[in-house]
Amino acid sequence: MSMFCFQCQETAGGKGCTKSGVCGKTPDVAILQDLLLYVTKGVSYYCVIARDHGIQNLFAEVFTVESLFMTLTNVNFDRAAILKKIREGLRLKDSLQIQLLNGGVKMFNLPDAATWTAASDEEFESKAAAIGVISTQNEDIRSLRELLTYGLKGIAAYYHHAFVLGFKDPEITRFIQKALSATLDDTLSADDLVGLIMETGKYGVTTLALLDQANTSTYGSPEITTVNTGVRQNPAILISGHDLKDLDELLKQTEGTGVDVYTHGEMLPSHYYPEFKKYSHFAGNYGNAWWKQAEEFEKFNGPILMTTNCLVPPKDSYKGRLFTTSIVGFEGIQHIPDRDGNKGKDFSALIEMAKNCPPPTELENGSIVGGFAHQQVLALADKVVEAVKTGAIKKFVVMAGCDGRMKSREYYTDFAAKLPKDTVILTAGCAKYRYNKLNLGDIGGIPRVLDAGQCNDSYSLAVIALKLKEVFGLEDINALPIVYNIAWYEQKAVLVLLALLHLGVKNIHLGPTLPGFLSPNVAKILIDTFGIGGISSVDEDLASMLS
Ligand code: FSO
Ligand code: SF4
Repeated sequence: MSMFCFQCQETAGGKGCTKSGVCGKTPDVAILQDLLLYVTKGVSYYCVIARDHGIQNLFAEVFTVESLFMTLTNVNFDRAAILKKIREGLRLKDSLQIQLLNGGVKMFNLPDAATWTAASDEEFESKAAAIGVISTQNEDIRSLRELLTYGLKGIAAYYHHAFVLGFKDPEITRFIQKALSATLDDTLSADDLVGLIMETGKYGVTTLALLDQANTSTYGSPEITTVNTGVRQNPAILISGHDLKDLDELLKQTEGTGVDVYTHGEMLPSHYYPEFKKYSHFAGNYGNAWWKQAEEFEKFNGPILMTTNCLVPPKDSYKGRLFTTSIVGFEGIQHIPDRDGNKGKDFSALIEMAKNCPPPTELENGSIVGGFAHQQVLALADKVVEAVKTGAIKKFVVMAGCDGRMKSREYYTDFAAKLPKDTVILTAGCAKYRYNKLNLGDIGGIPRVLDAGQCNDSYSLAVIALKLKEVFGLEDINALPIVYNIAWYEQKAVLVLLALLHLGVKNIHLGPTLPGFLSPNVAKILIDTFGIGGISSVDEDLASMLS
């Protein structure tokens, strides 16, 4: 069985995973994910027509968001879960078709993604093999379609987090479905697709703003916080991924049980929220970025809850202590079912298991300071503006994005360490783990690493930039003393990049390698239009970015 996937930065040889995923995705799962995407495009096609006739199908909207999120890198490796979702999509297509026909809507020349169905699961694999990424022959159209699709996956992931907290915007799902269904249209030109890609950036900003509103109105505005990286002597549960509502329910259910809760990876910034800080058993952050989980989960000793990406295929040593929930899945790993109406998730299995586990083995014993989301930084605005005016701060360097396994990512540690003392790093996402324990000091009380939060909080960095633009009375965001040296890994980072382009940011450096899904011509468009560039050596980049 062959597969083809090039959606993330670690794609094999920088070109594409064809035998199995570097992420651990097996070929059978990879092609079923392709098929799920294909079915989702078909569902979206009907939804676009339905909307034109005043018909809205909320189930199909939720399905679209969940399916896109499921196919994001490191989210779902579970064949059974993907098959179930494909079947759900086929049923939805049937019901949408009936809904439209009953509404008197006549449909002609429907694409195969809309009409295709299967009498049994056996037909899935042969279909899946025929509709993957490389079924689009023209490499530029393929590149643009995939760039668009990955941006939409990013929107879906961020929207899912807002949606879970009860924040919805039908315009976002309308756009996702319109753009997904456009990837089926062979009459669209490269320019049409570029237009949709730019619109994806616009909706990316809308979605990130909605998520920011969802998080801050539910859990309060992040505050400057010192997070402990050592361990206590109680049994504990480790929570990873990005989902704040899961954490909320876990903290409530563990309160008074004698079981502590620690964060891992991208859950670190949850310590900055007032609503979570109040729990005395919310003990600290354990470990580093996602890719170190195998080693760190092993040493944690207690149960681990994976709420979203990035999941790595688990080792036998902790498999029995690992739980997935929501969109995440892995064959043979216990899955905590979704909420039933207003009833929260039931984490009692983790709590009972924790009580019989030894406390975590200490990995380190220090602290990390964070919580510099936009409200907090804007509260310091006078101080920051003064520091820029007096020259105490010469440049801000946005080093947001993702971390990953590649050795070449040591570049980001070296780059941060070598930055002159009059520069401040603005960060969000797990990229921060490359330099957030370096102790880079402060400038007149302003820390030199300002962590706005998760990759989900990248919106904060845009708000800060726009505020500085306003304060300094500038016309162009690029006239600010801000440079962008962003590390990417998966599709949420693709969306953040498109959102920055939509805001007019130019000359972004993207590393550690440029996406393998960019054809030479599409890469040229990005370079010529937006000045996007890769990275070279630390010294060369420091010289060019700080000049
Ligand atoms: Fe990291 Fe993974 Fe948050 Fe990503 S944990 S890499 S951009 O999925 O989501 O920053
Ligand atoms: Fe390869 Fe990345 Fe796709 Fe996994 S997600 S199969 S590593 S390109």
